[in-house]
Amino acid sequence: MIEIPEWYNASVLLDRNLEAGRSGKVAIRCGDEEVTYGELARRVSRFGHGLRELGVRQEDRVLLVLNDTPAFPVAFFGAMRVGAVPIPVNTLLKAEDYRFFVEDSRARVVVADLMHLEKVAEGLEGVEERPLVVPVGGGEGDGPSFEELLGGGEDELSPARTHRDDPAFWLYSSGSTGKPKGAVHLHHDIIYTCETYAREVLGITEEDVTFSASKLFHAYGLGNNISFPYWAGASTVLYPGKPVPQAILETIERYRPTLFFSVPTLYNAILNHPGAGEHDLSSVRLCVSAAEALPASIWRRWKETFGSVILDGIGSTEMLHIFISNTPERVKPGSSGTPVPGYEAKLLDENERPVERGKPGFLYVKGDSAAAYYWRNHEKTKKTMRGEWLFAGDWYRQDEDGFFWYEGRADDMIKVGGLWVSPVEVENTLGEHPAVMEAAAVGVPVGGLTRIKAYVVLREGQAPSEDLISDLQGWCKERLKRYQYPHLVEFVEELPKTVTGKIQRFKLRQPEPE
Ligand code: 3SK
Repeated sequence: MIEIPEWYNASVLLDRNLEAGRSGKVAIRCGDEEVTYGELARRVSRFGHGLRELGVRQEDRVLLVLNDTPAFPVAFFGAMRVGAVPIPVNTLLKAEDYRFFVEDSRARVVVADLMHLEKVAEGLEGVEERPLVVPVGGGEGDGPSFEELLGGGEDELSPARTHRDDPAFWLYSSGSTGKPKGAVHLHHDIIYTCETYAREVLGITEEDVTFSASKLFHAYGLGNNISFPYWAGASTVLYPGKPVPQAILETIERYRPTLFFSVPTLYNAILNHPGAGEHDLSSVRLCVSAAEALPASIWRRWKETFGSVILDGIGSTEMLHIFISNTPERVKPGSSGTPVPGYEAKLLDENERPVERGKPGFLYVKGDSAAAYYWRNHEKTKKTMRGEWLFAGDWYRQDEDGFFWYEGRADDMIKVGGLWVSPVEVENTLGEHPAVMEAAAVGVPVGGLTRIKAYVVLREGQAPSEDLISDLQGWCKERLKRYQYPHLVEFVEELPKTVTGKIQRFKLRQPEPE
């Protein structure tokens, strides 16, 4: 690990490229636009000056409601450059969510794309400490637009004197229930993920071209398509649209990325997309999956179809990026891999005692990219950030070779007849059935007892029937322990999911009818 200077501003990630003579190198490709490192640094400086003119000072929060276009890194680094704290948020939310973010964070400025302005304006109605809205790509704000700010200012701006342990940016962690929590990340966090996962696992170099189907507002996308490529002097492809299979396949063919990042649901959807295998994905040297455990069946089908390996890993908004991963040298399909160099992981029982190897336990992780705390949430901070260790909220088991196997969110585990059942095991087994596209398993109360219920999405051409239910139950009984089969099966059109494709099992659990 490099020694991070005491006075350090994370925006200097960009300066590295100018010092290395990469000013003329293309940093970003987005549609027909190409932005060089030199141009990116200029825009960041101009935006930083603009923010200062708007009255933004060190530690003021700047909310970003931005799609994946060059405006995103400009606003993100521009805010950090002046010591302000950017907060990228999900662009797919409702007006009341933006109101919550503004009130919770007391943001001074909101930078929003034209298509999100209406929702933002609605969310701001009646807010007491109203922030200034800076529109991007047109529309009315409260003063100069993003483009006007870039039109003025100077091409150079020294980074604000921030400490490596000062707040640099926040990311809201959605969690499965309740209000989102603002995870406060420090200036040293980004570089830590670059020096660990990006260097040690991906082996990223300036020759690489990254493309992330997961959006920049999410910690996963932020690392994949901003921190990692800029740290290495690589190039990145930004795609602002909806990440549907056809668009993703065409984007890969057009820009020929070498590193492709996605989530299990999308890998599965691409594999099921008609004619997917005819697309040329040969530029990709490594695929990465996170957000949800990647079933071994998808890993195998992807390898057979496209010839490339998917590295599955687990990360979190709180740890900023992936801390347990498979590596190009050591892969066990279906597992999350082993701790990334620079991170440690352990499994403890409910009394915080180590569990025996092979037995499931709660995952704790240690590493220097961990968020310092949750904003305005002391109780949740105490439960999650436990000294040097962070309680991940996941239930895992470690095999004899040290590989970690996901068993489910701690809250999603099902206790049937006194025995713990991992929903993931049931779902993966159902997912191997030829009629099943995907499934989610939850515990539901039946006559005072907990029963396993599976929600099943069928493949195209398959029809729901009582016979199919019996067949699926028999399939699980043959492959799992007897008490793990789904007692109830319901066929559904789709499963409720987060933006990164995590199944929201809490939405499927229902109270027993009166
Ligand atoms: O969910 C994950 O696995 C993840 C990975 C990288 C960064 C952030 C997250 C939440």
